Formats: sequence, C-alpha cells, structure tokens
Amino acid sequence: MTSTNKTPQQWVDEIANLTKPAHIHWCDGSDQEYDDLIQQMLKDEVLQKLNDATYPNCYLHRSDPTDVARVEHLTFVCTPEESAAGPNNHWMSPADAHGKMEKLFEGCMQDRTLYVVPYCMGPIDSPYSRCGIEITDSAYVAVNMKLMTRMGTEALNRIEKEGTFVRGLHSTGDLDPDRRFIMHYPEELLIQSFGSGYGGNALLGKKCHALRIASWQAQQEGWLAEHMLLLELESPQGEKHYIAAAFPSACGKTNLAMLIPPESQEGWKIRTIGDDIAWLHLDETGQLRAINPESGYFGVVPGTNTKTNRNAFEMIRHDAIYTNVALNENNEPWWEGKDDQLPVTNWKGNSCSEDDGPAAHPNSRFTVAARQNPCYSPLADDPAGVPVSAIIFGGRRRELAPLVYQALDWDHGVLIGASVASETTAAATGAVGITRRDPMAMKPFCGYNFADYWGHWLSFSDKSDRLPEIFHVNWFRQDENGRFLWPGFGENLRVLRWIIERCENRVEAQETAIGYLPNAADIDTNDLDIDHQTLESLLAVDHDSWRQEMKAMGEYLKEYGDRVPAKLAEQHRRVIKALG
Ligand code: GTP
Ligand code: SPV
Ligand code: MN
Repeated sequence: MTSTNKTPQQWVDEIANLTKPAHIHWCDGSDQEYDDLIQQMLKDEVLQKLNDATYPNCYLHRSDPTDVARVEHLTFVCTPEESAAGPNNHWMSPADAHGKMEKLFEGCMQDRTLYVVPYCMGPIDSPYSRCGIEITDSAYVAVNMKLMTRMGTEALNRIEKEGTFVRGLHSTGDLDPDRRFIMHYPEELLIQSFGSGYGGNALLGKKCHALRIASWQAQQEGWLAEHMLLLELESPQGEKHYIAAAFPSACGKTNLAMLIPPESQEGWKIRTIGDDIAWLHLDETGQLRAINPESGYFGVVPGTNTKTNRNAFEMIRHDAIYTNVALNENNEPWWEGKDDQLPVTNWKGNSCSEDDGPAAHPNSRFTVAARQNPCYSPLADDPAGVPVSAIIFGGRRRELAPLVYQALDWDHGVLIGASVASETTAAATGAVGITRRDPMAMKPFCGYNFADYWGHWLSFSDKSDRLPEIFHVNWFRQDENGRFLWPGFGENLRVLRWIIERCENRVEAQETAIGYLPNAADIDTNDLDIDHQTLESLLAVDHDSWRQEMKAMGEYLKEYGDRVPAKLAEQHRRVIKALG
C-alpha cells in the first residue's frame, strides 16, 4: 500500500481485495445518486426524516454516542523520522501504522458497500486545487462529501488527467473507540481512518487532506494550507477587501464568515468565500491569493439563532443534514440557543425528561452546500481565488488578549500566530475550557513539525513585500461574573472596519510592546451598549500579565528545541524587552 502512482482502478481493486466488500459503488456526484443514498439510509435507519413542511429535505443522523467529535489522541502523523512530525503531533512509524491498519481493514467491508468517492478540493478548474479519492463503507460519508466538496465524475476526470491524487481509506469498522485510528502518511499522500463515522475523523477531504496532508505539501511547494475562514467586506463606497481569519475549532469562524452587519452599520456588506479552510498562494506580483478548498459547511449548530446568525439559521432550514441535534414535538431539529419550543428527544434518542445534560450535543453539526448561504460569494468558485488584505488570528481567551491588535510586521505577526492560545471546546474529545497553545489554530491539523511550519511562514517575508497585514482578535473576554465584555457576532464588523482602515493606512494606532492597539475613539461604538471603561479594558495591555504570557511562550518554544527558527526566537526576545 505504499506506491503513490496507482490508477484509481488499481487502488480500488487493491482495497477491495483487502476489505472484501459485498458491492462497489463509484460515486458520480449526481443529485439522483444523492437522493438514492438518502432513501437507502432512511430505510436502514441511519437517517431520520425531519418535518418536511418546516424543514424540507432535512435529515437527522445520530452518530454512536462514543463517536461525536475529533479524536486528537488517536490521530497520528506517520513520517519515517519522528522529528518530522514534531511535538505537536502524535507519531507512529509508517511500518507500524501500516501493520496495525492492515489488520483492522482486513475483511472489514464484508456485507457492506464500498463507495469510491472522487473529490476535488477547490474549484474544479483552478491550478490551486487538489484532488483525492476517499474509499469508505459509509453512505453518510458519501453524501456529506457530496455537500462539502466537488465530488464525482468531474473530479475523477481531473484525477485521470493529472495521474495523481490523495488516497483516503475509511471504514467505520465496529465503532469501538479502542479500535479507532486516524493515520496520515504525508510522503505517501495517504490517509487511513478506522472506527469512526464522525466529521473530521471520517470526511477525509476536510481536516485530513485539506489541512494535514496539504500543509505538508504546501511546505514543500511554497504555499500555505490553513484553518481559516475567508470573507469579503464591502464598504458603503463599494470598496472591497478580503480577509482570512484563523480561530481554533468552535471559536467563531463560521459565524464571522456569515456576519450580518447590524443596523447601525448601514451600507456595509459581508459575503462568505469560506468558513473553515483556506489555501493561500503568492501570485506572480507577490499578492497572496486564497481559495476555499471546500464547497460546503460542517458547522456547529448550538447557539445558532436569528440574533446571532440569521444567515446560518435560514441556510439550515432546508436541504441540510443534522448530526446529533435534539428533536421537538413537531419532529423539528432543536438545539441549545434555538429559542423556540422545547426539546422532547435528545441527541442520543432518549426522552429529555429522563436523560439530563444538553439536549443537542455541544458539537452537534449541520452539513449544507455553501450555495445555500444567503451571503454566499460567487468568488468561492473563482479559480484565481481572492487577494487577501488582512490575516487575523484569534482565540477564546477570557483574559489577557485585547479585543484587537496589529502586528508590527509579518515576522512579528508569525510570532503572534504561533502564540495563539485558546480554551478547548467540544469539537474534540477531552476536557472543555482548558487554555492551551493552538498556534495559527492549527494544533490538531498541522501535518508536520510546528518549528518547520513557523519557518515556512517566516520565509514569506523574503518572497514578497506586499504581504497582508496581520492582526489578532479576541471576542471572548469576560468580566468577573463570566459575562462576555464584547457583544460579538454582527458587532464584530466594527473591529473588521478598524482592521481595514489600518490596512489602508487611514487611521493612527498606539504602538505598544505587543503591537499596534486602536485608540478607543477609533472603534465605532455608535448604538452599542458598551461603556467607555469596558472598551478601555478590552483594549488594555497589562504588562505584568503579558510578561507571564511571554514567559509561558518561551517555555512552549523550548519544546521545539533547536528547530525553532532564529527569526521567531528574535521576535520573542524583542517583545520581552519591549515589555520591560
Ligand atoms: P469549527 O467548525 O469547529 O472550526 O468552528 P468555528 O470556528 O467555525 O466556530 P463557530 O462560528 O461555529 O462558533 C462556535 C461557537 O462560538 C458557537 O456556539 C457560537 O455561537 C460561538 N460564537 C461565535 N462567534 C462568537 C462571538 O463573536 N462572540 C461569542 N460570545 N460567541 C461566539
Ligand atoms: C473543527 O473541529 O475544526 C471542525 C469540525 O471544523 S471537524 O470537521 O470535525 O474537524
Ligand atoms: Mn474547523
């Protein structure tokens, strides 16, 4: 299973020989095929139809209760040298991983259908796009891949022309958490996933291919594969800017990408290019251009309502697959934060009166095609991508990090990205609310050693003198009672406006030890219920706390030893010195 230049047919034959499926189905990606798979899953009770009058063509899938999120501790990068994977990844030698997985896959598809799912990450005619084939025994995976990628015949045609593709082998196995592994072999362009049917573990085009494998390819080829949303911001004067933003899982990417400007921000418009992943390339003029490799969203459901995100709320009223939400008495999906009626059946299928805890799983998700988004930008299909003006990093931090600040330059911006820390969320199994380092929001997704990854980021300042400006935001500062200091959601537009003004050199800022901070008067608070003191504290830099933060960052960098790029260490020393 090691050669990377097999034809699709050869590879499918080899895998069929190993897994012994009862049937083989090559997906063509047609609507008819989607409908047929849905009908079959309804019959097999893998899906349940929701109220067709109020939620037409919407379905509920309940995943196994032990299989509801990404499993970082069971996710491995398998490079010949352990050091290539780095302290940021779990590592297994390719020989050990192959041995282990071959045993698991042996005969695992008896009595099942093997689906061959060819897909293209990115517009089908873009030079920046890359293709893959996922072999899976899950019809749920096949229909999700149809909604989230350019899946089917066109992708297969491109694969046959190019002669190369990323191979992803997936089986739900018996869903035993002790027999669950997500393996990545970057040098073989190969992914193997066994024992999970959920999200990032099973939809291999997404995190496994478009981030872990692609980040490794990007380093080799001089581009970037990032956990970033992409949005278009249009001013009342019709000026357009494109912004890429990296926040860790469940920290606000989908919501920012679909932002609805509040009434006070008349004339401003936001359109979505992407909500989770961006691939960025320098063009011949030195401009960084980005595409969204996906064509659909796998988004967090809880918290979605007409006030937080009306676009998303409307987007998921039809033709959506829901995973692990609750149901109300009208057979409609229900989740925490959806303020109508009450749930009667929870995400496990139990009666809410008999089973405590949240009715919808905190990591319950919707899958929809991006075109259903009311603020979808057709530029998401542009093979040339969009020119990026600003890159934003951010995290979920109740303390310390100000609402917004700007890096002094690109190299300083790389330090800011590398220093991102955030509270863990329900998107991965394990404790929630623990602050951990999540550099560039890529901790679970970088397919190689972070030290080399930071070096790769730093190399861009030698390649172009017109790189985007870099910023850091934090929507999640809290007061002593645990209330958010900043209203967030649509009001985040006010911060994006300052960011664009800075990119255009139209507004002054205060140079501090950690970067440029806004003068409070330059954040538009018109119509906002926020007092001056709160805004000041959102924009304050507390030197004592920041000295501690930089010390902790120094400890973190030590884990990467001599491999840490000199330029990054130098930026770190410079900030410490500036803090005094
Ligand atoms: P992944 O799909 O896991 O990568 O998540 P994401 O980064 O796209 O996060 P998403 O936009 O789905 O938001 C996750 C959670 O954060 C939801 O429960 C939102 O309601 C909440 N959230 C998003 N934006 C804001 C904000 O500006 N302020 C506050 N307080 N909460 C927010
Ligand atoms: C994330 O966890 O960042 C997600 C969901 O976008 S998953 O597809 O499960 O990775
Ligand atoms: Mn994500």
